[in-house]
Amino acid sequence: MAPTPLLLLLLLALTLVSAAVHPLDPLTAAEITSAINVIRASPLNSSASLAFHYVGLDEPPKPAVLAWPRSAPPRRAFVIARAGRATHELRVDLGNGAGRVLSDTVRHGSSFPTFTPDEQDAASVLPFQYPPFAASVARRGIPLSDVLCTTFSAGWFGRAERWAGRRVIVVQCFVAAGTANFYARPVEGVTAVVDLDAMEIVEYEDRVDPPVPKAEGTDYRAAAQRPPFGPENKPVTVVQSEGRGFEVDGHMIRWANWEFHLSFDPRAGSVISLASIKDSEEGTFRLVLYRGHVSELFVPYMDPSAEWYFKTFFDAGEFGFGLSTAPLEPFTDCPANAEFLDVDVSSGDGSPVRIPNAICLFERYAGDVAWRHTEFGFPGEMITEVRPEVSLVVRWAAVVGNYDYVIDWEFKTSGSIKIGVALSGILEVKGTYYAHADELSGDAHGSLVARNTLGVYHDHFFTFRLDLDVDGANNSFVKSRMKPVRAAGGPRRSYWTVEKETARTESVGQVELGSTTELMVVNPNKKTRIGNEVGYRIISLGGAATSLLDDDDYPQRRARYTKKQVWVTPYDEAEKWAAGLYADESRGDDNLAAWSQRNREIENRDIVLWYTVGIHHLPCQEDFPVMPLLTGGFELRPTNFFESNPLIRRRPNKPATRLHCSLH
Ligand SMILES: *[C@@H]1O[C@H](CO)[C@@H](O)[C@H](O)[C@H]1NC(C)=O
Ligand SMILES: *[C@@H]1O[C@H](CO)[C@@H](O)[C@H](O)[C@H]1NC(C)=O
Ligand SMILES: [Cu+2]
Repeated sequence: MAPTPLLLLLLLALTLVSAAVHPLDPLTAAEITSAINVIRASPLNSSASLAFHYVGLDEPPKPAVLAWPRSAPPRRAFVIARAGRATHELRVDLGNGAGRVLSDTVRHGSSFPTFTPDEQDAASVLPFQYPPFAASVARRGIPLSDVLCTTFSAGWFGRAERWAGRRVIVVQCFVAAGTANFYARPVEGVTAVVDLDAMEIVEYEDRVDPPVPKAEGTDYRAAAQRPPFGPENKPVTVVQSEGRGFEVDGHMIRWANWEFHLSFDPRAGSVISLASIKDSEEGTFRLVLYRGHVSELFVPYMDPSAEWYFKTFFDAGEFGFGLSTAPLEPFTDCPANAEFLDVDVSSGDGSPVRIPNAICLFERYAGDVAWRHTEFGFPGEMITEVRPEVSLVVRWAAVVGNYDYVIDWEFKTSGSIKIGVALSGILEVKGTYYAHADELSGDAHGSLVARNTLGVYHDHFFTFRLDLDVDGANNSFVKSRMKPVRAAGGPRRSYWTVEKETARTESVGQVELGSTTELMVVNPNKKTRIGNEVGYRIISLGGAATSLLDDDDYPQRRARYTKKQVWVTPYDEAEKWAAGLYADESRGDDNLAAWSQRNREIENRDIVLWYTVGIHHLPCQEDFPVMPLLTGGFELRPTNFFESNPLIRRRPNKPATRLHCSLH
């Protein structure tokens, strides 16, 4: 039978759709399902405990991505599954027709993949079937029905515990009555260790018994607040009289002089790829960032006691930063002019889960200035030129247990990319006998934020992997040190000058930030007309803390890279996760610092810059019961990339109507 015109049309439509798939597009729900079905049809399915810990795109090699759309690389999924007590790495072909398992490798090693949300849920209800737990709770006079438990990664401490070598998680509990903020009411002193593969409690301790903090004053919900209310603001909104200024074409985003690919990964969260800026002189797009995303978020707490010492979290590697995505609220998380994108992830049993409003995109204009000058120098005449700062923001938020994180990628017409990290949410607090700051001993490991409530000292280290390809893949890393010089001869006694060093190998690419060193990624093969190497500078915008833990401390071995804010490595597609592909119970043998020990050459080749935004957090009362946003970040700023200020020919905006009718 000859194909009907309708069938032909359908086939044509299908071809067009598949041609539109960009090689870096995240897996669709259908692709997740098809990858899981293929694995379920393989011998691995005979394991009763088959669970899926990572289901994502098997990123095609860079040349294949750059060759698109002339040729399209095959679509493949990368899956990390657990079956029995073994970890399997699978690559699945998602190509035409039925897919197939291309490879299935058993991982040998002491560390483990990201937890699934399902197994964390299962572990956190185990105490309720464990009689000693009911006794602990009863002894404290708490109704069992008021108790709620959550899971904490156990870390690795080099000891020979009963459960060493097993995949375990710690369960601790809270009183969830009288407040939505159960984190503020810990049942301090009770700790259960769960073997995740056997799904049973293997260790239980009830050690100390400080009072459970009261519910009063802990709730953050509007409905739970009592007068006097305030402060009040009059509503503020954004008006775009001619509509939005950006275009969403599949996962490609085009706005002003920028274009980039926006993706999502269950471990990293939002991913920016192929960020290119149009050179208005040459009329062509020039690549800046091949791929950038959060690689790890290390959060060590500073209390060595039995209930707290292990709290040294790797939020991306252990919990899945992307899996922890919180849907964004229109009008508050993102302004009225925002567009929202959903993402698809896989649950532990492999079924796809859609997270609505996972990412938002909006143009930001907050009345700021991009450049200005007023000239008073001409007698009787004044010249003023001002250009407004309008930018495009890509926002994504994750909630890992108690903490909320907001990650922004902000693109500016000047060529800058600002990467912002922000922290909010609820402190991880410790129940204590202390009720007044005067009672605190020198080594309380935290600050008193409410009666019987200690906000424990801790850090947040956000490590970004930035595969910068400034005007091409082969780049160099240049450090410009400002050096004071003693002047001889003239009236001046001193000045400063600059000493430049191009890093030849990785050891020179590791930098502790200081105010007198400028860091640049340049393309030594491309120069401006007057001979400067084109480049991008890296500027800290707050949050430059490094880890204070000892090098031989176990959590520090696992996150050794947090002693320096900047690392530069040669591109290696296997090196994506700063704390290693398997971060749970890792031992520090597969991480950024370990890779860099090879001291490979990094001059004039494809390099990756790793940047850590670090924050030491000494909690205070304003962080309670919910913490106002605290921000840090950095800027990638064009430096001799353009021939001159790229906004010089930007025309002033048309005069807009003033919105206020009158001022009172
Ligand atoms: C895979 O295992 C599940 C659970 O044991 C079972 O329900 C399913 O039918 C199996 N699938 C295949 C294709 O064998
Ligand atoms: C980049 O540098 C590498 C190593 O020196 C070289 O093999 C490669 O050809 C260069 N690539 C380009 C595009 O110049
Ligand atoms: Cu904090």
